[in-house]
Amino acid sequence: MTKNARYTLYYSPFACSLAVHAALEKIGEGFELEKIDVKKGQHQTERYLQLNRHGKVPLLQDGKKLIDQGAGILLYLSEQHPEAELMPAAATAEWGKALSELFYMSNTVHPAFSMAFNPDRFTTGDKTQVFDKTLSRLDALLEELDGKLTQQDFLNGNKPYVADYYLVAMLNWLRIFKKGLNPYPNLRRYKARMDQLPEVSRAVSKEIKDLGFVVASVFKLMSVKKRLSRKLKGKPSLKRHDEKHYGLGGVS
Ligand SMILES: N[C@@H](CCC(=O)N[C@@H](CS)C(=O)NCC(=O)O)C(=O)O
Repeated sequence: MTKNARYTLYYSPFACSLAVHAALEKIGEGFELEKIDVKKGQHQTERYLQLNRHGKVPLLQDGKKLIDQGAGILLYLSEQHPEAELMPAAATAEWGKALSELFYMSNTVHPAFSMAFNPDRFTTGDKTQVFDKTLSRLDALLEELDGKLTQQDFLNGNKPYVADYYLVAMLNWLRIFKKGLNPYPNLRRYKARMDQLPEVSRAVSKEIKDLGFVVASVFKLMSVKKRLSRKLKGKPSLKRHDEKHYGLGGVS
């Protein structure tokens, strides 16, 4: 964190705001992080609602400007910092494709997760029915994404853009629903690839500290155990943040 930084990111640990956090890490300019812990209801305080009337993270402050909506923030940052290559060059065919990937994340994939986290917001009846139906919808979406990644390393082809940061933030949530990536081998490899990007790895390392000593230690123990077991099985080792899961609770 840098004093007098241009940007402040209001985020909740391991929420969708992780995508913006990774983008800021890639930009490499100093930024400040302001924790608004959704699990503790800090997004509903009067003080925060004055900044963001929607009561959601992420929220980006740039001087006097306040920008909400993850996809909007990611596009804003990509325009402000073209050198960071958060998106392909504007108005090219590749850019159009990257826009489509980004809006697919924010308009289709993220709402499916939100419904699984908060089924009560979508029915006055049986929450379990909504939850179960949403989980099968998530399965279908993951299967589709897995198919897409058969022939390419990232959503847009061979280079990661902001939609990839968005997706990797959401893939962290699967463990909350006791779902792993084993049925989706391409997505599983993609997640490992994404977690190794320096900007993702840095953002994750900072947010892990927010989870507190106990969770961070459990995580550390688990990754050591995993690395050891890969070694014993003669499999090549993965980097520190691969195939992890966090004690996140409801983050969306
Ligand atoms: N449309 C918003 C949705 C953001 C969103 O749902 N954020 C979640 C965290 S991943 C949140 O703040 N949830 C709190 C709540 O819905 O009460 C965006 O794209 O930024």
